Order: sequence, then C-alpha cells, then structure tokens
Amino acid sequence: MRVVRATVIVTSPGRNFVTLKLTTEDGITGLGDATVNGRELAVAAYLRDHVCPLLIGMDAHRIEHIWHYLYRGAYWRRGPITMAAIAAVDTALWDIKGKVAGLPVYQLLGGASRDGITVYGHANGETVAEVIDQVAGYVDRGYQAVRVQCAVPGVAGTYGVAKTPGRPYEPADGRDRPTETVWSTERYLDFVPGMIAAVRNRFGPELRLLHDVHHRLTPIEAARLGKSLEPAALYWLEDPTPAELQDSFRLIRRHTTTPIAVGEVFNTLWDCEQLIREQLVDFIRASVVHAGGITHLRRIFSYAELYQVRTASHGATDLSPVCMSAALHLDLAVPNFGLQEYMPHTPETDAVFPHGYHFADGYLHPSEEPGLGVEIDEKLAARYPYDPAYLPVALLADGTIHHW
Ligand code: CS2
Ligand code: MG
Repeated sequence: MRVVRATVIVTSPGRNFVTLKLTTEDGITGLGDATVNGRELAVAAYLRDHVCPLLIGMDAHRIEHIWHYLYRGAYWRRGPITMAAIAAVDTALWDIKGKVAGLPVYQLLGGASRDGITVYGHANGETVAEVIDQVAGYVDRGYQAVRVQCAVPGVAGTYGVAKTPGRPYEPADGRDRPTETVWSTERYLDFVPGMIAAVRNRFGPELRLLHDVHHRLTPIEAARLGKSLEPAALYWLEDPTPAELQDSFRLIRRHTTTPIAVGEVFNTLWDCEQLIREQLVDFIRASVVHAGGITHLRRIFSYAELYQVRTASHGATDLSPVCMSAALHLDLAVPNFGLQEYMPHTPETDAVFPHGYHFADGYLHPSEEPGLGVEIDEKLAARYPYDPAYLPVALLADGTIHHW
C-alpha cells in the first residue's frame, strides 16, 4: 500500500498548527501533528523539503521501518524539529493502519486498559480568589485533577495566567518578537506555597492538585519549593528546573517527597533515560508530537513502566487535535497511564479539525472511528493563513534572560 501524496498544511485558526497529510494509492488518508510552538515553519520546511519526497512510493504499513529510516538513516538525530517531523509521519501511518484494519488505533496498541482517560484542567487567575473560583468550576464539571497557576503579586505578566478569563493563556502573542516579561524567584517562592495551601484547604484532600514551574528555578530552589509544598500534597510539581542536566534532579529528590513531572520539551528517550532509570521523576510528560510519534512515545512509556514512572502527556493548545487524539489512544492502552493534560481548543480550531474524542464525567474518551478519529477541513484551514507568533521571554530585573 504505497504512499502517493504527502502534503503539509499550515493553518492558524486562532493559533498556528502544522499538519502532515499522507494519502495511499487506494485513497486512504492519515494525519499527523507537526506543530512546534513559535518555530512552526521550520518543521514545515523540514517535512516539505527533506521528508515528504522520501515517503512517496514507500509501503505505508511499514511504520517501524519508516521511523528508523527517518531517524537512524538521517545522521542528524534528535532535536524538536526533526522529531516533530518524524512524529507527524508516524502518527499519520498509525491513522492509516487503523483505517485499513477498521479499528481505532488503541485496539492496535493492545486494546483498552481502562474505561476513560482522567484529565486535568487549567485553573488560573489574577488573584487566589479567582483561582479558587475556577477550580470550583472544574470540580462542578467532574474533573478530578486541576493545575493551579496564579499571578504572582509584583511580577507583571506571570506566565500561565490567561489575559482573557476563560480563554487559553496561550497562544503565543509576540508578533514580531517575543513579549518581554519580568521574573522574580524571590516573590514567586514567597507567594506560591500560600496560594496552593489556600486551594487545598478549600477543596479538601481528594482533589488532585498540580502546579507548573516552567523551569524557572535552580535545583536547590526547586528542592525548597517541593519541601514547602509537602503539606499541600500536590499530585505533581512540574518542570521545577531545566532538565538538560538530568543529575540536578538528584538534588531535588534528596530534599523532598513532592512528586515531580517533567518532559514536555523532551524529544526522545535519551532526554529522560537517566531521570527514569534513577527514579528521579514520577511522571513523564513527553508528547506524541514532540517525542517522535506514537511509536517512540510508546517506547518511552514502556521504559518508564519498568521504574514505576507514570505517563502524563503534555496537552496544551499548541498541540493540535490530531496530537490529542493520538495521545488518547496511547493513554487508553498503556498499563502505566497517570494523567492527561487537557486544554480544550477554541471553536475555530475544533471546526478545522473535526474529531470524535469527547469529555464526559471527568474522563476523555477517544473516538471509536477506525484510525485516530480526527480529520482536517482543508478548505476551512486555508482561510486561516500562518500568523507569526512567539512565546514570551522572561527577564530578571537587571535584564538577564531567564530560563523557560
Ligand atoms: C505548559 C505549556 O501545558 C503546559 O504544561 O507548560 O503551556 C507550554 O508552556 C506551552 O505548551 C509552550 O508551547
Ligand atoms: Mg508545563
């Protein structure tokens, strides 16, 4: 079953998405997400110029072989751009295989290990009272887990807090260059434990509470934060410190039992091999689109299973409904599923990517359609041309560029 067409679709229904569409000789199509927030056109070019021409004539059934052709065969391995491109090809091939088999992809991965996917929502606000209101809204809608972020007093433009209440705090909004925000570790560390304690006191012990640091702390600062949050029994503390140096998580571990989640910027197993093997983290947040597709993410999750590390795939709005759909099929099948992030897309995005996954009673359920159960309305997509946008940068008061 040969691939006869490979097209890259760039569309911006409220934010930018890059999608690969593969077509086989018998007219079956498959979709893959290739979006890298703020660097979208780099992946589009990598796909169009270097990958799509190679796919024409290949047997669409040989998913594992094609994955290695693009990875081992390329000399230049890893990195977000390469791995997002490989991910898109891989995801589209699983979609095609499901359609050919007449089965949803999770059935090809071993079938359902659970009845639904537990997801967490995003509560964020300018004040603790606003955050508490938002958490209450999620609890009312049946959510069992909520991430809490609050504007830090005196830190203008705290990342993770929506400018328009109820809208995603994303998309990236720096049109010509990144917006500049100011970061203060001192104010942040002073404020966050009290904010989270207030939410915990209001909602009791059962609700799973999460908090994302976005890599802003040094290892010892992260250790201090983890320790101070122990009474609040967080479900996880996310990205407490940049993870290039995997050893730094040993230092955090030495000081706190607060569970740690990392990995939304990881691209392969090699980015987290030590973190998992030494049990330095509790949740692995790698995603289908940024970690080489279903094939490679499944490998990461299987490795994590050996060490009792659970899955927690990234699911922000810069990952398209194609990626969300693929994540849900994998989440349903793997034995060590932990929690799935779920930030609903805007109605404009949902219209461009009609999909069958749906939320009910605190769980997301993948589509039962053959394949991934998501399509792209190309006519509608064409009405939303690429719109340049950058994520913000954070600076210290003296102008030093701080970590993302
Ligand atoms: C965040 C994301 O969802 C998360 O946990 O860290 O909002 C992240 O900042 C964006 O996806 C960046 O592209
Ligand atoms: Mg995060």
